[in-house]
Amino acid sequence: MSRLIVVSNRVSPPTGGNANQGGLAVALASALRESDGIWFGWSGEEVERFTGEIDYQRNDGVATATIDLEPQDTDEYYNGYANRTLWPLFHYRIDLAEYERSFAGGYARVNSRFADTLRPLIEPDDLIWVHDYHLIPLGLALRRRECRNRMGFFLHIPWPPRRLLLTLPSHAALVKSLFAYDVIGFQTADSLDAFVDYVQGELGMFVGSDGIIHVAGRVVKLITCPIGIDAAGFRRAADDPAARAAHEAMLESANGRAMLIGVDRLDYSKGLEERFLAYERFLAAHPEKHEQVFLLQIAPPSRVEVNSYQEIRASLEAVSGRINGAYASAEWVPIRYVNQGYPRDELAAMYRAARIGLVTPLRDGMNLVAKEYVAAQDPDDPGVLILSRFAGAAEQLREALLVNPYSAEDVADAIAAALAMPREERIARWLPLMANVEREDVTWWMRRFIAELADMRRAVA
Ligand code: ADQ
Repeated sequence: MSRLIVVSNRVSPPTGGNANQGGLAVALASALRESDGIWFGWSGEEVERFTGEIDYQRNDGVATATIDLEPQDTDEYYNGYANRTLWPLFHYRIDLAEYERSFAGGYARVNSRFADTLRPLIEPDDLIWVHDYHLIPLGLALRRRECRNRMGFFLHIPWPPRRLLLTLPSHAALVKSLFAYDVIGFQTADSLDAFVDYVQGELGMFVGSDGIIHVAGRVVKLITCPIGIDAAGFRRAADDPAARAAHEAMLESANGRAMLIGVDRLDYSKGLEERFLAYERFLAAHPEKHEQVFLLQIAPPSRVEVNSYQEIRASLEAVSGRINGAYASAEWVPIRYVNQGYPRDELAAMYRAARIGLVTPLRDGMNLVAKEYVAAQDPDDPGVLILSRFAGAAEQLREALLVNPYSAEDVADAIAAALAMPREERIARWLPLMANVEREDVTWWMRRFIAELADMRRAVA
């Protein structure tokens, strides 16, 4: 078995118990342990001058290697090119995308720094698996340093349509840099198709129906490989005593009212304002439901240094305040809006207590909350998942109530339908959803990607 080297912007090693650990960290940790691998990335810390010094740690049998970056790197690479340029562009928000040469320069510099520090750690037979939009050119930077290993790249966010990508200065160089990898993985067929459209239409290259591209004597394979959750772990979390207690407390606080739940990082791609407005539309159209429902929206802030994230926070506070002001009574508040994070078992308990999971991003690579909501449900009395057709998860979770998140009426109708849905129909929809979430879980995703990568041949000298 080859040793696995995982590379991502940030590294989240196991913390002991799995209670607060994301599924990705749990799954990768098991593969890293099995192959005695390394997880390499940025520590999240800054130093005045970059030294390339590597901090090695071992947590729960998982070896991590992290580097510190300079403040200018954080500004230009992380807050700049990753979060102000690529993130909005890849989520179809060219109105928010900022194209600055300094950001592109910082992005290239940090990818070179990753390559310089990682290169000496690589043994000839290692499999290298690079994650996400922060590190697109890392493969090429490693090839330029004589790295002939099998290398794979997985994109966690959507790949944008060709016409949008054309707005990015140096789009061709960015795309061509991906050909340094042997396997390029996308969450959905929709993303893969958009990539193929660009490669064929813009670069004039041929992509076989098997996803194979021949580039300069090498074979590059495109695959779809949708990420899953730690379904078994999540189900266990929903069943453990702490979660049961939290569940009871939640039900008591709901006081017989049907709860709708939303759980999202505070991000404009998640469609939170549109969700609040759709819920308002539902309240306006269904006065008979007042006092009988409430929306719990959990949205911990993220990327607070980027302006558009400060703006969304302010506008959500205004919209939720206005709706509560218009509809609340002495006993009832229609929207409970909280900005904090919760441990996984409490989150599972809240999902289980919710009659409706409201997952309505405007654009999302996958959306793990949709899968977590399904995994946490009581099989005898499951809730209803309302899911945006623009979340990657909609390609798999066909039995959810699929909605257009841009249409307040569409989402409002789905809320009404979900509240009226009889138990038999809820069960009939939930069973296939759960089967999918359990079958294509995070371990399935990881094994599938690694197997594809292991199947490729090492690059010839
Ligand atoms: P994200 O955009 O972060 O991920 P998502 O897939 O929904 O989005 O994952 C969020 C995770 O954070 C979930 O596991 C959720 O439980 C957790 N979380 C959210 N709010 C929380 C809170 N208040 N307390 C505790 N935990 C909370 C990116 C892409 C997605 C893609 C994933 C994985 O944008 O499209 O699905 O990577 O590839």
